[in-house]
Amino acid sequence: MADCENGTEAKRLKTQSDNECESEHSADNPVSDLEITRVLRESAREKNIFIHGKVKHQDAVVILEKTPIGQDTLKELLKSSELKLEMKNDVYSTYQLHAPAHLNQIKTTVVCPATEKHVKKYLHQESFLVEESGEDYRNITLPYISNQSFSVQWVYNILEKKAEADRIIYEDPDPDTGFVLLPDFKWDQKQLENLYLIAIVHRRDIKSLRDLTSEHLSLLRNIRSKGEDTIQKRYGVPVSKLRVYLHYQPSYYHLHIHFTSLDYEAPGCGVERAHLLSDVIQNLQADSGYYHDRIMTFPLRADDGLLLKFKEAGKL
Ligand code: M7G
Repeated sequence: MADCENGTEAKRLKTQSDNECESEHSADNPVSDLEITRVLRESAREKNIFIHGKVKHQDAVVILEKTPIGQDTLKELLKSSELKLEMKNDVYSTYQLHAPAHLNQIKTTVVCPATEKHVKKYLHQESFLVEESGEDYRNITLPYISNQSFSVQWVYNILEKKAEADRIIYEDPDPDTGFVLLPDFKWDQKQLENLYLIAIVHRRDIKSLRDLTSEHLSLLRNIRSKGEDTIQKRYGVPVSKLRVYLHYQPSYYHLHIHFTSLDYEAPGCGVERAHLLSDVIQNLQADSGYYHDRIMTFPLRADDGLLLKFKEAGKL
């Protein structure tokens, strides 16, 4: 995804040029110009909606998500809101609570200009499990991702401090074992329940889990210990409350590690996609070629071009 949110993310987009979605007016409010084409996905349970539309003739994806109610604002919320009775029956009553604007925000993520791949990423789709051998990776997946994967420009912008520099919470600048730790843009940083940070490595030659060997153990151990230590100090969240993992397949082929709260069922944290960093470290300790050779199983969506490639190769 190449989304942005509010002021901070608008700043990030300003580092890119030729972006029609960011006229002087829309840089402040890119959604006011959105002409809705269709709703890609919505969930009453998750309280979010994914919209495909156009901003000044450019494709855009806008994600609106109601944010959780923070414990620290509860007192103010209850005190300063207006309450409208809906119904009363015996000991039961329901109300509409009209909260003051600053306690009633909607996290808004904008991807603009959005590619067809972005639109597909957010469209609800059936998915299928694929088994990929090391050979399949080199013959099918690697050629496909070399041409078709999402741009990692946003990652380079972070590493080069051209975007989100003020959001970085820790950096180890070592070119081999160093990384940058910052909030994932899925996290609004308002509450710890859905804490979500990503560690992005400085090295640019590691696409994914598949490229990892024992040569990278010091990098991985460094990320684990300094990442966990920083999160403990900064947010008071202990190691025992963190889920630290890599995705396979990732959306972005530049190595990064996800740090989420154990209590948060983040999208993509299921067994078919998430690989715990501690397991990865142990597997590489036992066998340097573990991820080079082993069969990796992962889900692909029905409209994913990679699925078609596996079908064409008779692997499905
Ligand atoms: P992934 O496993 O490659 O793909 O993770 P996924 O998006 O399918 O999970 C990339 C992670 O980077 C995700 O958790 C994204 O939410 C996050 N992310 C993506 N973009 C474009 C940005 C960004 O511009 N800034 C930040 N801070 N996080 C991003």
